[in-house]
Amino acid sequence: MTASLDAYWMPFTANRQFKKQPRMLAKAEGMHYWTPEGRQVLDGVAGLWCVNAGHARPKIVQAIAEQAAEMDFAPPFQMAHPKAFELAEAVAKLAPEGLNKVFFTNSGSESVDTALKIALAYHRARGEGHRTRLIGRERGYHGVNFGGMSVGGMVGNRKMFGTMLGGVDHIRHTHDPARNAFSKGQPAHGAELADDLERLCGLHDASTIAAVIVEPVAGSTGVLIPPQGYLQRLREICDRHGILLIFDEVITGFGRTGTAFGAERFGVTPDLITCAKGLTNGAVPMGAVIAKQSIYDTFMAGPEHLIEFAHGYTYSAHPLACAAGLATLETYADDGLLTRAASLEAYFAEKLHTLRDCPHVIDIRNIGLVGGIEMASRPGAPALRAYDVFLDCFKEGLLIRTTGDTIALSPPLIIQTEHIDQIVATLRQALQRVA
Ligand code: PXG
Ligand code: PLP
Repeated sequence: MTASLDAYWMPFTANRQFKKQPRMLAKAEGMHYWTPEGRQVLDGVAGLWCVNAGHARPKIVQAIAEQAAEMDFAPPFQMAHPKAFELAEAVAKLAPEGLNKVFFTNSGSESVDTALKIALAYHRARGEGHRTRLIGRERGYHGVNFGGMSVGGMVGNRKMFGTMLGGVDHIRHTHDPARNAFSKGQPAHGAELADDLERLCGLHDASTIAAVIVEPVAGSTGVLIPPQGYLQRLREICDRHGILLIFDEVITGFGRTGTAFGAERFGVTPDLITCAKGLTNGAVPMGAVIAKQSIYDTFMAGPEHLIEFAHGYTYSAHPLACAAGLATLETYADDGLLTRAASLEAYFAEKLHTLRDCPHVIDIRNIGLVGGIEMASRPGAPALRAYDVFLDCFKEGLLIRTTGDTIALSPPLIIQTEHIDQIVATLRQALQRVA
C-alpha cells in the first residue's frame, strides 16, 4: 500500500491503536477473507453481520456490474426505475403477513430514523398528534443517527452527544445471567420484563407514546436473546395502548435466526420492521423500512398532488443497491439460505457450548446462527480481554467481533459444519491463551 494511514478517520475504531498495528483485508470469497499478504481468514461474523450469502457471490457481482453500466443513478423523488418496484415487491413477499409497503434507505441507522418519523407522522395523520414519545430499551442499538442514538441504550454511544432527542424513554434490558446463563435458544426467565412498558405508560400516560423500538435479538450489545414470551407480552401491551411496535431487524433480517425475519421466528408481528445489512448481502449500502398496509393507507389522504411523507434520501432505492438486492434475494432462494440457520442451529449451539469450560467464560448464548460468548472482565480493564481474544483469533485466521467482553459470532449462512468446528477450535485455543 502506498497511502499513509493519516487521512482516514476510522469509524468505531481506536484510530491510534489501529494505525500502530493495522489489520487489513484485501480480498473476499465465500466463507473467507484474505489479507494483503495472502493470509486466509475465516469470516465468523459475515463481515459485520451482513454478508449472509458469503462473499463475492457471482449473481450479485454480475448484477452490480451490469447495473453500473446500464444506469448509474436515477433520481428517487418524483421519478423511479423498475428495479425499485421489483425489489420492494420481493422484500414485501418475505416480510410477515400484512407488512407490505417498503421505504428504501441506505443503512440501518437511516432505516431507524425513518421508522421513528413514520411513527410520529402516522399518529399525527390519525389525529393523535399528542403521541410524540419514543421508547427504546437499555442496551439497545439502533444505529448512530440522532433518532436511533436517542432510543438506543448503549451508554458509550450516547454520553458524548448532549441531550439528543427529547421525549425519549427506555424500558429495561432483558439480560439476566443470574437466571439464564448458558441457555440454548430463548432463555426461560424474563417475560415479565416486558411489563416495564406498563411502568412507562403509568409515568407518561400511554396517550403520549408513539412507538416502542426493540431488536428481536440485540446484536451489538452482546447477543441478548429474548426470553420466552417476552416479545409476545410487549406486543400485547402495545396493542392495549395503541402504541406502534417497531422491530429493528437490521441484524435479524434475512435468515439470521432461521426464518426470513425474526418476527416469524418469534411468532410476533410488529407494525414496522427496519432492515439493512443482509438486504444486499453487504455488497452495496441499502436499508429499508417495511410498514403495515394500514400505516401506509393512513398517509394516503389529502389532495393527490401533495407529497404524503416529506422524507427520503438522495440515494433511496439507488439502482446499484436495487440490483444487488434483487440478486441477493435470488441467491438466498437458490441456496435455501433463509432457513439454513434453523437446520444448523442445533449443531452450532452444541459446539459453541463446549467452550463453557474455558477460562473466564461466564455465559454462552445462541439462536439461529448467532452466538455470544461472554467473559468476565479483567478488573479495571473492561473489554480488553475480549480484544485480546479477537487479536489472537485474527492471527490464527479467524475474524470474530467483540463488544465489551462478549464475543459475537454471526457467520455467513453458507457455513459448513467443518467451518463451525474450525471457529470453535480457534476460539478454544485463544480463550486458553489469553489470560
Ligand atoms: N439497528 C441495528 C439493530 C443494528 O444492528 C443498526 C441499526 C445500524 O445500521 P448501520 O447500517 O447504520 O450501521 C445496526 C448496525 C457490532 C455492530 O459490532 C453492529 C452494527 C453496526 C456496527 C457494529 O455489533 N449493527
Ligand atoms: N445536505 C445538503 C446540503 C443536501 O443538499 C442534501 C441532499 O440534497 C443532504 C444534505 C442530504 O443528503 P442525502 O439525501 O444523501 O441524505
